[in-house]
Amino acid sequence: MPLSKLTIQTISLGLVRVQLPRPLKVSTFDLPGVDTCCVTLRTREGLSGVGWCFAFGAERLRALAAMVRDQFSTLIGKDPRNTEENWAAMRKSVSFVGRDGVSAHAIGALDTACWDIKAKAEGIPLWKLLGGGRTEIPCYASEGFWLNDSVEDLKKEAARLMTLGFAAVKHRVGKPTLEEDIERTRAVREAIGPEKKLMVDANQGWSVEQARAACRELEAFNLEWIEEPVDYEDVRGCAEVVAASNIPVCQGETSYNPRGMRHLLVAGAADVLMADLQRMSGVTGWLKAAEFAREFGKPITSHLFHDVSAHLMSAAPDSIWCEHMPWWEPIIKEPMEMKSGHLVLTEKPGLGIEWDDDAIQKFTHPAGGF
Ligand code: SMN
Ligand code: MG
Repeated sequence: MPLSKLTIQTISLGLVRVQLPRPLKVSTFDLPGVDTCCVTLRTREGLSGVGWCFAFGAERLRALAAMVRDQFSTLIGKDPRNTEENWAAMRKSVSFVGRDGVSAHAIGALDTACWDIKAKAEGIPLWKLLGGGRTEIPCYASEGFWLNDSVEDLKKEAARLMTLGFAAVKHRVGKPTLEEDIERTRAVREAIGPEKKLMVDANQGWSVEQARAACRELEAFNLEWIEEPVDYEDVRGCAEVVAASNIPVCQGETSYNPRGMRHLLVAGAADVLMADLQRMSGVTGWLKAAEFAREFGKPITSHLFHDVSAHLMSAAPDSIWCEHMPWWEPIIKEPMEMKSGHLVLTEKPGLGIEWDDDAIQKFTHPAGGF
């Protein structure tokens, strides 16, 4: 029998630094470790749901946690299943400080936890609640190639990822010279062979001119897409790159909220739209972004958070390539399985995610004092 009333009662937060195998680098920032605010919402009736948001840096993690606590005060006493209404209430409440940035990340974690509860209340997985059908979601390996890796490292990593069964991989570009990017892209392409899909990610490291030149030179490597060629706010510049490039341009991971996605689509600044769960302010916003992509006839792809995004991709008919980034596996009990390059969705209710409390304890952020 459906539960007539659910009431959000408590929240608990785990503030952790998930270790990376080594410090990582992209063209515009460093990744020392993944500073994550793990959220658990509980209802008076005994249901719980999880979500999380992250940044790089202790003070930023503090800011995220403060905003999550702030927005919990908007949700307390509410029915978590009223996702649309709760999402709107949280967004309304942060309008003074802005709905992008930290606010979006915090709302995203809470909204995701509400969706988890909503599906659990029905006893079904989130992908089913959303009307999804596919249970094997094609994914690409994103964890492997970073700008501080040597060409030799790239070749070794490519070989390792091929043994894991990935059909597609992404490597980072935006080195000081285009020649280096070409050499590195050639090395990865040769190591994975001509059949596998290859994406490159510039992380906003180029000017429009540099991006146009890179697109010309990298065309030879049969790329699936070129990601974030220019600064995310330079929407017009990105549209110029789209118009000039024979390689599809994937844009969106740093844009905020469904409006940000719509802005890119209207400007013609994305061949493939990449929506990030926390920057979409959670599941509610991600689904709206998917609708916009559909309206403009563009495929949508996810950014990070594959443990949640795979559910959303199942329900979005025009979705392609879920990004596989196993950063949070050390703090999740029974992480989602990856089989022959596909993420496998199960019948577990909700997101099917349970925090590993011992791991969360172990990884408690070294900065302390939260
Ligand atoms: C990325 C995402 C998050 C941190 C560093 C790099 C990258 C990606 O842009 O798309 O995976
Ligand atoms: Mg990217």
